[in-house]
Amino acid sequence: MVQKLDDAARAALLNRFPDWTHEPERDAIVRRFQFADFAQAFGFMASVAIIAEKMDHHPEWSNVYSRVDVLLTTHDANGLSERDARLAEAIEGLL
Ligand code: H2B
Repeated sequence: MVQKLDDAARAALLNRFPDWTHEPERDAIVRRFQFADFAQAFGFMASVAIIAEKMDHHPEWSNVYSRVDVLLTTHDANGLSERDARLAEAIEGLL
């Protein structure tokens, strides 16, 4: 079982990544990425997929043409964990 972030750690995460929003129903963070076109959006998804597979931590996401909606949470913790912080950091690093 993975440890859920405590309130202070959750607040620190949101503070660190201001473009991400907390979704309390899921205890998740979400962000919408808008690209110029589908090729850019899908390229981003391919890069994230490689990182996610390496981390063994995977986003919930959807894509419509040039837009990608990403939700991060840890299923094994039933909420946010340090794994989401690490994946968010890696995604931010791609931009
Ligand atoms: N991704 C996410 N977002 N949460 C998890 O709890 C999770 C995962 N668990 N990817 C991993 C895979 C687990 O199912 C495997 C067996 O390690």
